[in-house]
Amino acid sequence: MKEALTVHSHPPPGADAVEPTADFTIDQNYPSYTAAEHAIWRALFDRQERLLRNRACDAFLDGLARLGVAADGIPDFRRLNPILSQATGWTIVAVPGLVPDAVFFEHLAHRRFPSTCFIRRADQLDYLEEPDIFHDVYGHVPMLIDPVFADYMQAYGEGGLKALRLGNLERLARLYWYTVEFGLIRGPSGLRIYGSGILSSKGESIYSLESEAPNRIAFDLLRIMRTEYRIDDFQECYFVIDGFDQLFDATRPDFAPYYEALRPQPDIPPGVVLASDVRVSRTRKKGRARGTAQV
Ligand code: HBI
Ligand code: FE
Repeated sequence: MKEALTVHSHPPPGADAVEPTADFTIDQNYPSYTAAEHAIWRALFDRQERLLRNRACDAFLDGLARLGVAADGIPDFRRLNPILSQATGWTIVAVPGLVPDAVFFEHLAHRRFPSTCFIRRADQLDYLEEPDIFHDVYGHVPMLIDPVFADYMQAYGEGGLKALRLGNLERLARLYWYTVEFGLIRGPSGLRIYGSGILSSKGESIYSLESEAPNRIAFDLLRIMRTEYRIDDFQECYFVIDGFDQLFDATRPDFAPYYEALRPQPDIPPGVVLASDVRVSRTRKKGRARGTAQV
């Protein structure tokens, strides 16, 4: 591969058991899952089911129901794909683990969601740094049933390919992080979760909505692209949207001028609130930031 790949130029350890194709896709090899692996899926599913009923956004809960992603065990991509492609034209492709950025974006730009196939071990139910099939299929795939979110994901893939060419991946990747992975949405019933990193995590499903600790800030594209994030703990900051069209609309313009405008601006640590931030409270009030820092 000739592209300058920023991270994960190789599949993770263990992935060498299968020879990946140029687009890193493999066969899910559904019959190879053991009873113990299906039991891990069920355990993860059951506890999120109880937690998310009043915490996940409607689009996620609808998607989960329509796909029939259920408690019985690890889903077979061959069963999910006809439902998903009928709904929004997306398909799931199996990959061995994290794939190079260019490969990842290429898939998204073609409405293919790269999903890992392996499931975490029983001693990793609460925390795993790399995506596994529970995070990918339970957390991400139901959201792809929503037509606007589905379009946003494709637009992100196209934007990712461009950001790679322009050398701005770090800033664009933050948009994915703070929306697709850790986004909150404000609706008639209050704050709800749509970010897959939260939806697939027991602890963060509660913390993201109920803890006083993190900051919750109204969605602001350029602000997000300056905000650093942590991958080793719950987030210190969440960005809140009012609807998925807000995400899609934000990705409509050409980002090249944004990258230029942001070039001289410093990054913002995740725990910092700016005077210009609009804070979103856990209840219904909304207001300008108080006690803030200038960066
Ligand atoms: N590969 N399988 C997989 N899943 C991801 O979420 C992923 C990836 N490769 C790259 C990547 N994410 C990130 O670099 C982008 O989200 C920016
Ligand atoms: Fe993810």
